[in-house]
Amino acid sequence: MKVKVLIAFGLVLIAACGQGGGGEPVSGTIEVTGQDYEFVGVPELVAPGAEFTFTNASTAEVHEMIVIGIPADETRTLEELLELPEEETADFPFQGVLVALPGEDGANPEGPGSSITISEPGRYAVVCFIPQGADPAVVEEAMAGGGEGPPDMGGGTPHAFLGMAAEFTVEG
Ligand SMILES: [Cu+2]
Repeated sequence: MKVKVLIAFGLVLIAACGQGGGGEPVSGTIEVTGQDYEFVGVPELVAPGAEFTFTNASTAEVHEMIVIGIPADETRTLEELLELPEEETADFPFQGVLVALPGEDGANPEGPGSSITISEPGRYAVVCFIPQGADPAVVEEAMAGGGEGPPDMGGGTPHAFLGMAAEFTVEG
């Protein structure tokens, strides 16, 4: 009986450490994985200057990791913010995006670099707005600089509304 309780307690501790929820902010390189449809490996607390990389573990879907700052005076939850009309969050500061084709590592579609570094303390949202069922070939062509204007990714539900949204806090 006593042993069982100890094992259960140990498992709770391990789970807490894995989440970065043990009170210590995670520093250095943070490897985030995108899958259908969630982000894996986003810690609760992050140290200033941590660098995020992104890998897509899906075999079919394109995923992206967009990091957006949440203003300091904002008290609503991430779920509430996602429900707002686009114009109400349009001035939230964009921090970077990494787009990853199925099975590949994420890259900045707008230039060099394959990581996002966050320095300022505060709350941050991590979201993927790729529509469900988007054709990887279309995204690949757009990333290579082909095509005119934004790529046609179809009218699927953006992954953020299927669960691909997470939040972390940078502790100053
Ligand atoms: Cu996605």
